[in-house]
Amino acid sequence: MKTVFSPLHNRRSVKTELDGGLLIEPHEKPSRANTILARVQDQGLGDVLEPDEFGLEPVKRVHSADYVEFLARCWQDWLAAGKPGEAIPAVWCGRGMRARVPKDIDGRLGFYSFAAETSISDGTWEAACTSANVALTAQKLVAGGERAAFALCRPPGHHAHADLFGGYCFFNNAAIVAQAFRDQGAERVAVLDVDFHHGNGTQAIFYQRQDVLTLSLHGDPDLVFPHFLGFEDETGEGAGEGYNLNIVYPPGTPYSVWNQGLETACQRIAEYQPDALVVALGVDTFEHDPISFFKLKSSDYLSLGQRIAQLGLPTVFTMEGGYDVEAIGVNAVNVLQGFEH
Ligand code: Q9C
Ligand code: ZN
Repeated sequence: MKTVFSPLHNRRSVKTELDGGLLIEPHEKPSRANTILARVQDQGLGDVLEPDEFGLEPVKRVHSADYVEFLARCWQDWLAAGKPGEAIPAVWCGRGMRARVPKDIDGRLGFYSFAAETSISDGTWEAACTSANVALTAQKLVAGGERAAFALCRPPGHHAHADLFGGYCFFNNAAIVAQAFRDQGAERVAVLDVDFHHGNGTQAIFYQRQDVLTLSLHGDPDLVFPHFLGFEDETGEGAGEGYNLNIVYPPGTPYSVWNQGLETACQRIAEYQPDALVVALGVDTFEHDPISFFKLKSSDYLSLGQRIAQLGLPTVFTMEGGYDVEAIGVNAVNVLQGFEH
């Protein structure tokens, strides 16, 4: 399978992540993608291509124009306001307050985010645009007849809503790919999210639609990020009722249990008969992931890839989370090798 990758992801290298009352070195760091690329090359997975340039039009099919404009200008506006550190949201529209867009950059950072761990600095905008182009290039390969393609996206995307960043995500690459398939004539698309965290952005973007089936297997949001979405009683709304599936698990979940939800999700996908599949591929389900609590082993990712392949669908993988950098290459590429064998 072909991989799409750009070294421009390195332009996103913030120094800070707010965690436990400290500004730590971010978990979502450049070495993640570079380590996966090295494993792709080592294993001879297939050609590695640079992304094409798609512009902002396919991004704006999913994200609001004002949000895109905010991200484009955020860092300059932050600097122009004379702020000394990285841009970090610290105020939100709480219950009962006015949901209007403030002029001030602190206000706008809060308006367009849902969490404070995702700092912004020079290069974040360029990397986020490149990540979307990486995803769209993989989509183009699959739309052009490839059985599957791997979008080695960084920054990740699945937490980003139409007009909210957070959880290390800015543009929802998986959603952008699903929408691109629809815009090119696919009638139904499924997005299967196997990252440890709930794919809240993807769910929200398609929640009222039946043309994109969203499914996510993840840690119980009562216990873990994103906390305010991802429960099993969220099944879709209006025309989208019945077209969202969440499966939540407790701490310590091994593959033998996780796998049962994967089976349920795959059966639902098969019944839906989509024209294409997008896999939001996070490997933070790994037993040694520093911020997660599942217990998947490296060899389990081969089985995961095999099960997805059995669906027999044109498939785009978009890279999402995974924070044990030492194992991230093996784990991510195991999914793709399992898929091919
Ligand atoms: N103590 C993705 O996997 N919370 N995002 C981190 C660390 C945010 C994860 C808390 C986790 C976001 C794409
Ligand atoms: Zn995650």
